[in-house]
Order: sequence, then C-alpha cells, then structure tokens
Amino acid sequence: KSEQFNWDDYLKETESVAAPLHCFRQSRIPPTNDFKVGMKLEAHDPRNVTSVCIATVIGITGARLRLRLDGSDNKNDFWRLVDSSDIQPIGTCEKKGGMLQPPLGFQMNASSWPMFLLRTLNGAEMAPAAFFKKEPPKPVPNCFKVGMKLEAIDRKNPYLICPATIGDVKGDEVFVTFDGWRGAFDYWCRCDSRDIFPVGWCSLTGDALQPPGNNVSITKSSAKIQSSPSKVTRRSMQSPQKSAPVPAQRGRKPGRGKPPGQSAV
Ligand code: MLY
Repeated sequence: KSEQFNWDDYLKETESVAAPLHCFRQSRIPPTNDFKVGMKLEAHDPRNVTSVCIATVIGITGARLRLRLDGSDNKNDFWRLVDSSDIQPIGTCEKKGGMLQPPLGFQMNASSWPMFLLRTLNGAEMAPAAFFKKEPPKPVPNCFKVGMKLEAIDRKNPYLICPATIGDVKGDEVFVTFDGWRGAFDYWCRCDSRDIFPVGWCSLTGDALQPPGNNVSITKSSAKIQSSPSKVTRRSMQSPQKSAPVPAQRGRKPGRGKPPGQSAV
C-alpha cells in the first residue's frame, strides 16, 4: 500500500469525529518508554490475574512492552503499557508480603519453581522503578458516543492497534468496531479500558497504526466520493454500498456501511 493512512483525511472522508481525549483512560501526553529488551519486571499473569510472575521484555512498541512470563512458552506473549497497573518493578510483590508465582503453564515441574526463580533473578537486568509510570485515573462518566473514532487494540491480534468506531454504548461499556472489517474482531469493553486510545495515539507514541481494512465501505455518502478521485480508487477496491445516503443514519453504524456478512480474517 503506497497511500499512507492519515486521520485528518479519514475523519473528513467518513464525516466523523474523534472521541475526545477525556473519554479515555490514557495520559494526555503518552508516557515515555525507557524499557529495553531483556529487562525483567513483575507482571500479573494475564491468564491467572491474581498471581504475580516474573516477566521479560521481549519487545518495545510505542508506549507498550511485549512481555513473556519466565518459565512460560513463547506462545503467550502479551502487551502492556508502561503505565499499566499490571506491571511493577521486581521486589514489589515481596515488599507487599506476596510471593512470586510460576506462570500458568509453567514448563517445568512445579517443585523446581523456587530454584528456577532464584536462577532467573540472579544477575537479571531489572527494569528501574522510574521506568514504570503511574496509571492515569478512570474517566467518569462514560462520554463516548456512537460514531466516534478511536484507535483500538485488536484483541485477537493484540500487537495491532487499528482505526475503530464506537458502534454502541451501554452503561460503562462501549462496543468497539474495527473499520473495514466485518465484525469478527469487534468487542465490548469498559470505557476505562487500557486497550482503547484517542485518535493520534500511535503517531505520538511511535506505535504502528494499522490502516483500516477494505472489506467494508468506509464512506457515508456516495455524493462525497465523486468529489475526490483518490476516494474513488479507494472505494473501487471495496464492494459498493448500494443504499442511498441517509442523513439521519438511523440504526446504522457510521463508517460501517454493510450489515455483518461473513467475517474476513
Ligand atoms: N487475520 C488476519 C489479521 C486480521 C487483523 C484484523 N484487525 C486489524 C482488525 C491475519 O492474521 O493476517
């Protein structure tokens, strides 16, 4: 793809607005990521959240860390923001009177855990406490509105952050729909989820923002399309939206022109 994704153009094309910053549980200025690959820290086991384990930084992406629990396999890596409350410096668990646990799926015999832990921490490069940033406060109340745009983690491919639209709002929850995908990746989450970000987040953090998929018409109005040749090209790669433009968009999700069909993976 030669054409680079640009939020300003895209918001105009889709006649939509970005969800305001204060809706998100994210810092207005993204935290700096000082971590280095190989550093160790403590992390809550995503598959067993009450246990605190040793994790190693396997990769750095924007304000996020790719983490792997020591003693676990390489199939269960997970990603955390540097200001996530799920991660902390080594020593925190013990200071609080807790015990470090083997990860779910510990590859060795459980009885070898104490020795494994000792060996793991011996000579380890521990991430300094100053690298961990304070988690931002929860936004209250839920101020998202249907149709607002955002950047969201694809939970099925959690290394990906993608352009998304609020498809529904219920109480403290929002329905995150992925632009250009037929619904297979959409999910409900709390409005204070750390998996959703304001428009522009990736460009500020240096994380990679995926372009929208091309499986769903991204435009709201066919009248608009004729005004710009570049948009005709974009649209021609997609199945055309047959319905006439509906100003009120009742019962339709803006930016998602088609009802759910077969899912595109
Ligand atoms: N199944 C695809 C990835 C799809 C990603 C969809 N997201 C961006 C909403 C693959 O494995 O290539």
